[in-house]
Amino acid sequence: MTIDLFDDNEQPHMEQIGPEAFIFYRSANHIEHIFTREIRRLLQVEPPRQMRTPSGLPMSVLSSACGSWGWQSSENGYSYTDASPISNKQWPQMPSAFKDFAAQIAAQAGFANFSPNSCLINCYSVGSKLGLHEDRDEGDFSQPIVSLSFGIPAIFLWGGPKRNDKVKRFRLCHGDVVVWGGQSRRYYHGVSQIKSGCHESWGSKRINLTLRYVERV
Ligand code: MD3
Ligand code: FE
Repeated sequence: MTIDLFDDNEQPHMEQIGPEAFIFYRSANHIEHIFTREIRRLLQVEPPRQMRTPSGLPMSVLSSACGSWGWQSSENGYSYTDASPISNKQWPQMPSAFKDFAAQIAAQAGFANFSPNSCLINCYSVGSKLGLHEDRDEGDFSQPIVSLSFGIPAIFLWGGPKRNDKVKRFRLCHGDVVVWGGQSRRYYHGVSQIKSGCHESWGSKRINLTLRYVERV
């Protein structure tokens, strides 16, 4: 019998998935406790809520935010706002651990001086999904986006610059980080329907943070 001694404490590794787009597998695991604590605190201050798409359909993903700007979807379209429409208060400050980690990993992907001012917190349950879309509401596309995944795994769908480009699938697990910018910044992407699972700190949930730089428009 062979016991795989390296399975649980494998070194983080990186995969290039497209032009200027990378997955750093398990790279947030060493600081997962800071992220877990901060995400829980932020979700108590601004509980995740169900938004509607411009066509009026409820999203299956619940969202919250922190930082100077929070992304919104409603019947009026997509936008970034400086206050929560639920509490009418400014979004909670982005924890410095989020900023520092994102800047550091962006630099490893070749993006110097990334300074996010917006963090979208997406909360997935079993059955949640995110249709193919591009992130195009930030006003500045020179900066990358950094995404961190926690909890149960997801299959993320990575397309190309056109909606009908062929899609590749990658499995994102607890602690995985995706960085994409430059040519890939406006590529279509999405998340397949989440399969049931159980994670030791997040139960049957998946949390995804996307750290962005939003230009005031
Ligand atoms: C972008 N979130 O919030 S992040 C979003 O897992 C969003 O919650 C997804 O898309 C999530 O807008 C995906 C990771 C990701 C991966 C590959 C991409 C984003 C990407 C490729 C191109 C552009
Ligand atoms: Fe997106």
